[in-house]
Amino acid sequence: MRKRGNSKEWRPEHAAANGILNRRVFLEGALVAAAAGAGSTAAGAEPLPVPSWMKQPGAGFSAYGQPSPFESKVVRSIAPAPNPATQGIGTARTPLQLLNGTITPNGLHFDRSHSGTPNIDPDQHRLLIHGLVKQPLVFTLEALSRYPMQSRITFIECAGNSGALNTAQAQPGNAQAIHGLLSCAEWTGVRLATLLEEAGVEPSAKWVVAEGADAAAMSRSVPLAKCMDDALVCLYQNGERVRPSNGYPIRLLLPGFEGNMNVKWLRRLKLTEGPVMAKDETSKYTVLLPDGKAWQFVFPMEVKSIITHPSPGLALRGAGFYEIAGLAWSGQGRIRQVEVSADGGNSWAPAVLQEPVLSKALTRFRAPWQWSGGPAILQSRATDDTGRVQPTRAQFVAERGLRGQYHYNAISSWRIDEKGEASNAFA
Ligand SMILES: Nc1nc2c(c(=O)[nH]1)N[C@H]1C(S)=C(S)[C@@H](COP(=O)(O)O)O[C@H]1N2
Ligand SMILES: [Mo]
Repeated sequence: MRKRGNSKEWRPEHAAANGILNRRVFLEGALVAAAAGAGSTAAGAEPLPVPSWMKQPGAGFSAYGQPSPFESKVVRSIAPAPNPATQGIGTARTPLQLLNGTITPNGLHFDRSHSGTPNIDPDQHRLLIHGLVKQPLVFTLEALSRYPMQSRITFIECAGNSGALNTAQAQPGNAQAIHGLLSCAEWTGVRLATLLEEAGVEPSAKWVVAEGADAAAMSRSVPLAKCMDDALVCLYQNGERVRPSNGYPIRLLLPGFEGNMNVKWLRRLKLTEGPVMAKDETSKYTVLLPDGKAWQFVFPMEVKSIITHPSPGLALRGAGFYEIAGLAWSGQGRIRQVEVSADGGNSWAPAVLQEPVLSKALTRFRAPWQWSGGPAILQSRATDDTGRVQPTRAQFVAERGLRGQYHYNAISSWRIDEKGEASNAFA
């Protein structure tokens, strides 16, 4: 490798086996790209040709902007395949491998719905707070809008995300198919604590049952402590009103808690002494263990990370310098560290975390990699600020087995072959 325009030999410092470089090389960004010849081609002195779109005025204005037509493949993937008999039951997954940064555009936020997206008229929608309160309250949207609001950037992850890895043999799938029940947005709304304090919580109340206004009337029991802590009744998602598929006109946001508890189309909050034992906290969203017992009420999503670049579908084009990039998150707090490996977890080096690193939000990590052109197994391992470390697959399977379905957070692997293709692997 050679620094362009300078005959001095440039040697990147290797931080882990199979080409993982010391993250310090990012500080010398131009140097490393030039040294490795990543992407750019040497330009001569001739002027650039004038393209056709510079020879006439461009398109006019649009009332609501859309992505470039050249980005038409950057879309959610719908599973199971659309079927009129079960319309709206299933998932639309975020194309994580085609996005960068940490915020999910609203049209690409994943959608997990149990009974379709209701078409709610906001003027007719009401939120009722009742049960063990001094004064039941009912809110119109207009009334809710008058309360002070807060914004926070928070990920939502379905408890079933990455469940495709609960198999004995690795099955084909890309980041979207395997991990795409994960998104992150700036949510804005009224603190639930404010509304509960106004209703007056009875001392015997310990839980809040949240119910949605969909045909499933999806309900979950939430500990009162969470509701008084950082729960938000959200009206806005990335600055605009919450999208219909994500809970319009209001959704409950329980930062860090499993996706299912973030009740969409929120219509009712009932304060109770105990949990209501709704179907989504008894038959579903419990974690079946190898001994046949099950964990119930597994609330925070565990510390986790995935590599989005490279990943299946994004083939490497020849040996040389690449950035390994991915997402890390924890429902318990902030990401403290992400390490990457190119040799299936035998050696590790720390990645750079993109600032700001926010609690219960997606954190983008990046690490420099010099691909030799030979086989590699790429992994990432996250640690959060409570000290929790993402387990290896072997550790995870030993503790939980492969029947758990939910809360899969083991280290995942992409195998890179000599052609530069990536595939899902167990290592
Ligand atoms: N009312 C209602 N709320 C719901 C659901 C639902 O089907 N109905 N799905 C839940 C599930 S399983 C998840 S993972 C999250 C998904 O949120 P999103 O669709 O906005 O990404 O919403 C939860 N809230
Ligand atoms: Mo979910």
